[in-house]
Amino acid sequence: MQFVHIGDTHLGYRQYNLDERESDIYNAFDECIDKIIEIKPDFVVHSGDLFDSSEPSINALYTAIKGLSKLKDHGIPLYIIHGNHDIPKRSSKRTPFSVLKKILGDYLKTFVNKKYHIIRGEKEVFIGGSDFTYRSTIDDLLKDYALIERESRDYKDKILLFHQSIYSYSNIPTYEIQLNDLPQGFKYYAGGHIHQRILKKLNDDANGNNGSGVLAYSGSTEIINYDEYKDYEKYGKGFYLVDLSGKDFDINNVDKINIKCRDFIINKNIMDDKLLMKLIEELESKYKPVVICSVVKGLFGRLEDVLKNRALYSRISYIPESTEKEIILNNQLGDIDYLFKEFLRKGNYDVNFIYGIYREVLSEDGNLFNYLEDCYSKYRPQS
Ligand SMILES: [Mn+2]
Repeated sequence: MQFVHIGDTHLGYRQYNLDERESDIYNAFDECIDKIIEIKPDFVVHSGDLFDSSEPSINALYTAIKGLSKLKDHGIPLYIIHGNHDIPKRSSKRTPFSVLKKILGDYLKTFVNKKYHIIRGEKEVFIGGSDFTYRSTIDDLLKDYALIERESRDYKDKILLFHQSIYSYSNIPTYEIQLNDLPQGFKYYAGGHIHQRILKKLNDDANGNNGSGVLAYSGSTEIINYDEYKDYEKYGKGFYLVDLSGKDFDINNVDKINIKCRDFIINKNIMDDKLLMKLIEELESKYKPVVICSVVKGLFGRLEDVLKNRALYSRISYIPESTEKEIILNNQLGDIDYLFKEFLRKGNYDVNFIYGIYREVLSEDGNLFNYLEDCYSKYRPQS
């Protein structure tokens, strides 16, 4: 018995407002669907952010319906939770999943009314799940988790679907829960929200629970924020294929299935001819990449010419002469984030809080307001 774990497909996302980037997102999804059909798993779980918006465009909706109907036609059911991007801003609005439900019927299972489903096949599998929850209402989520833990007690094969950031498991500064807030004793924790791929064997807790559990974030299926590119180069993107057939289950029963994403060239500082030549070389090795780099004024024109037909999109910033030396120094010292944190630490600032603001402001899909609201609700004295 095997299943596919996918998430953060963000259908409809349109990076840099480009048609090509919107298509890239759909192509990544289509490629995943085709690969899933080739594999023919018993079922698929999607850990949220199917759509980029809770009011998806027709193109996004069409892609979802087309892909998920294919799964249905091949007899593969889908279990899905709402990510923060799938949830409407007002409770009076229907979620986009309600449209999918009309089309897919029993082949689509959500976790809105019922927090778990039982699959009866070669094995009995318990799937628990809860939609994304902000930290300000986290007690509701913990109640769901308590119920899921209780109801799952008699099952051996259990999977949990969640769309949350777990403290210390992400480079997102905000987090909603700690690892031990999750219901205990599950074989596979299928996470969404963090776009990097994470696969970790969980250690036994004091009660001997969780020993064979695996914590998994399947990651996004395309580059949603350019800072995910490094992770893509290192670990790839796509989905996980999980095999529950054997008697024992561990991390080796999880396979990474990879797809091809848009190429990026990021964070290059073009200081001289040699570095420009190196960039050209990298450009030749990639197909129409997105290029984000900085350049000294003297080379700006040449760089622009080089990028004209070779890059899909570029964002070039100047390196002011006064900071050239600084950049060289930073490159030698390593991470600029590290330097910033050191600076905060030395000034006795609240490092996590201020670094969090810095991240939200700089990242493309950052949400400073939500971040501050979350921080506020955390620090507010309990009444
Ligand atoms: Mn997401």
